[in-house]
Amino acid sequence: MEAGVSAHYPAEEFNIVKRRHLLKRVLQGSGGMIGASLLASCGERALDRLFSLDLANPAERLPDHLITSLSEFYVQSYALPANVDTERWRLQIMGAVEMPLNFSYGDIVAAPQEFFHLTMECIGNPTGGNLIGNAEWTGTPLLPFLQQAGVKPEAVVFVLHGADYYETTLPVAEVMRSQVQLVYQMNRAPLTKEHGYPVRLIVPGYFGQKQPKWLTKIEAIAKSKKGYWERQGWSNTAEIPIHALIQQVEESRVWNQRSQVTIPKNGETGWKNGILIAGVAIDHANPIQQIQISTDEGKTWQTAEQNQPASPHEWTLWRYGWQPTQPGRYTLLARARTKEATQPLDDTNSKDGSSGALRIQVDLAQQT
Ligand SMILES: Nc1nc2c(c(=O)[nH]1)N[C@H]1C(S)=C(S)[C@@H](COP(=O)(O)O)O[C@H]1N2
Ligand SMILES: [Mo]
Repeated sequence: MEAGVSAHYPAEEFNIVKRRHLLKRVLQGSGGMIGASLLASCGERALDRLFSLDLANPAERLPDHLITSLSEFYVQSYALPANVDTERWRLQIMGAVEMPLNFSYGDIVAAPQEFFHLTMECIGNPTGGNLIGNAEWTGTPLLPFLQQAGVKPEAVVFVLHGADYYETTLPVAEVMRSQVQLVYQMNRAPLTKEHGYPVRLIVPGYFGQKQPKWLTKIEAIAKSKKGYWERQGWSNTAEIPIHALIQQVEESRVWNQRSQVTIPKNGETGWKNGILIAGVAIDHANPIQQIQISTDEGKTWQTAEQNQPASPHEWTLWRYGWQPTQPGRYTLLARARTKEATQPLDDTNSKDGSSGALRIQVDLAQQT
């Protein structure tokens, strides 16, 4: 399949009337890690920014970045957030290393600064759920710090420790990539207490559980080990699978498989002017090449318009203008493709993260 955007925004006169209060928002169901966690707060409206865009106007370009504000960004912590005194805080690199080292906050902010966009998602986010957000992060590559300590050849995994006694593990080679960052700002402001002040690690391509907050210790060990969530059966690989999320049908916010929306036919709020379907998509490592939408439960597929983020670790935004002609019940699906993979329609193991397609039922009312 060729790369690039194949914009499918039909009807030249595609003209959607604002239907702000028409459709009920369907609240998100619980999804394992959400229920298990003490302090998960699902920012009520993580994707409000998507709705604030003038998506219904085909002349309006999809933006390059859709940033989730701090007040909308989900927080997932298994215990109380740690209180860290930055003066006394140290990052320790220890275990199977030539020379155990300690770094201060000053050492980290003095190192070359990098800015990058990355979407964080919890593995417990149900298909279409709200435990996902996109931020611009500020940090510095971890690799030079590890190289100073000298990781011994027998090291196979790093145990990443948080001040709240959280731990998670990753293979040495994954953590020693140049993209892995010691992060101290989120959307250009110091990390908040909830998001891991003063420093967290960001390892692109992985679910949130591999992004330890309140980072205190990076320990190289010679045999593999599982972290806190992984010991409870959540995927230890925790690679983000290819998936597209439908976040909006018209102006409703649609969160899960039980979602059902009814759209009348006539008047200002009717469907005869077309229905806007929009959302985001992301993959472990490859750029999203195509988003496909089906309005007949997967029999036929149309290509949505999408943006092209510079990094594959930032969500791709997409929209599709659907022009139905008949009243009735429709099942909408969205799926993403990269050069290597097409999103499966059904979920396999939800403890590996939801990758199945969200099915949204839409009832288009008869003419009265
Ligand atoms: N120290 C520590 N780091 C942690 C966690 C935690 O409980 N403690 N939760 C993890 C999980 S499960 C997720 S999804 C992300 C959420 O990051 P956020 O709260 O900044 O959105 O943090 C991860 N890092
Ligand atoms: Mo998570």
